[in-house]
Amino acid sequence: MTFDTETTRLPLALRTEALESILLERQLVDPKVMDTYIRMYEQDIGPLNGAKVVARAWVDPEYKARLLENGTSGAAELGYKGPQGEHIVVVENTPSVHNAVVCTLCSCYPWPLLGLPPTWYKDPAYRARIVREPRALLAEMGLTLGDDVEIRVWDSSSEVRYFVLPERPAGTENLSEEELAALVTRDAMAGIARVAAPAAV
Ligand SMILES: [Co+2]
Repeated sequence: MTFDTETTRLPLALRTEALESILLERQLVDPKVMDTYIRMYEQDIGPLNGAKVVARAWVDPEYKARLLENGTSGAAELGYKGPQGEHIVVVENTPSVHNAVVCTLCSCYPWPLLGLPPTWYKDPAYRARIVREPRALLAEMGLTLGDDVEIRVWDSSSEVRYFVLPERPAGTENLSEEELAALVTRDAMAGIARVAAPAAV
C-alpha cells in the first residue's frame, strides 16, 4: 500500500498503529508474537520503573514535591528517561480526586515509566468512553468511585504524557520502599485501578 501526503502528515504513533492494524489484518504478523513483545515491555521493562517512582514518592516527600513539580526530571532522577518520556506530567490521586489517563487520538503513553501501552489503552471504546462517562467506565473496569470523588481525565499527546501517582494504601506503614514498589500496578499508574493494600498475614 502507499501513503498519500495527507497520511504521511499524521503523527508517527498514529501511522504506526495503522500499520500494525494492516499487518495484523493481512496476517503478516502473528499477534501472539506481538503480544509476547508487548508483555515483555509491560511486565519486565515498563511498569517496574513507574512503580519505583511511585514508591520513592510515597516515602520521600521532597522527592514527591519535585516529581509533581516536574515529572520529566523527577523520573530522570531515578534514571528513567528517553523516547516518549520527554514531557511527563505527574498527577496525584487523593481521597477526593481520582485521575485517569487516556490518549484520545492514538495511544501516547509514558514509555520510560510504563513501557508500551496495554491493549485496553489503545481500544477506541476506552478512548471515547473514559472522556464521556469516566465513572461508569471505571466501574465496569473494576474501579468503583464514590460520588464524592472527582474524576479528572488527562488526554496525553505526543507533547505531554500523563502519569498517575496513586494513593498509598493503608496498612503499608512498615513496608520498605522495595516492598511498596511491588504493590504498584500498571493499571494504578494509568488511573483505572487503585493500589490494593497488601494481603493480611
Ligand atoms: Co497518542
